[in-house]
Amino acid sequence: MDKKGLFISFEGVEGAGKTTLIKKLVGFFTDKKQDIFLTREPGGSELGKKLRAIILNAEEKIYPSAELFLFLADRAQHVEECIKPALKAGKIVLCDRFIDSTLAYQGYGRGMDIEQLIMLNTLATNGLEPDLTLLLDLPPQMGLERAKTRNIAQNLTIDEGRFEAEALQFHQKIREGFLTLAKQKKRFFVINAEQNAEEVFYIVKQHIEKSFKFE
Ligand code: T5A
Repeated sequence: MDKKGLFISFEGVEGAGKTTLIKKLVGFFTDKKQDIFLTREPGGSELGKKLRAIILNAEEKIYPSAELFLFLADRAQHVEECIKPALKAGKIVLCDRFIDSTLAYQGYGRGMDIEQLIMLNTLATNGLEPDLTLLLDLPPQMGLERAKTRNIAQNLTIDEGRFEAEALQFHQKIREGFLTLAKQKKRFFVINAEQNAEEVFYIVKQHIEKSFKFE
């Protein structure tokens, strides 16, 4: 594929502030007259929306290997149906979670073999990787608290999803997993997400302006 756009993924533990940051970046890129494609995993494609409802339903008994393949099916469809066409059209793709979530959650969290997961990710994406991965890092307890407060404020009846209901230790492994990945790949930029949302946005904006040129 001749890729023309820019692909940015957002990663972090639950409630790290990805959605909040993405909303601010939409304004930033719109001011720069850039075409944006906003998406997320799981659930970016039409098929993915159905898969998301299954995957995140805490009532559904899903074995770890089945969970993995649901995320991979979501990703394979998402890349072909949504991400590749958007990049080909020269858009800036802002994707809430991507390949690194599988490595962090199913790999470091659930204990699946990282090398095998890398191979499966490659199969699902045909080797497509983000140009930039913004990792919002904070203690998982803080992220879970934020997510809980948000859910209460928005009157969401279910305040714990499949992953939010996991023990704190699970989320700690995920945080450490993300930080390990960030040391291995140059495309990562790690931000201290304990800061307020405006500070996080400012740091990210500066990094993007330094790293990429917009006409
Ligand atoms: N998953 C996903 C896998 O296991 N494997 C995979 O391969 C993939 C792709 C997806 C779940 O699936 C797992 C990971 C996830 O558990 P989801 O519903 O999409 O689940 O949930 P998350 O991606 O975790 O998103 P959240 O909505 O929980 O968190 P966000 O988007 O990071 O947080 P956000 O922006 O909504 O912020 C949470 C609250 O905090 C406030 C916000 O206003 C909001 O109320 N906030 C801040 N408060 C103070 N300071 C800041 N800097 C703040 N930033 C935001």
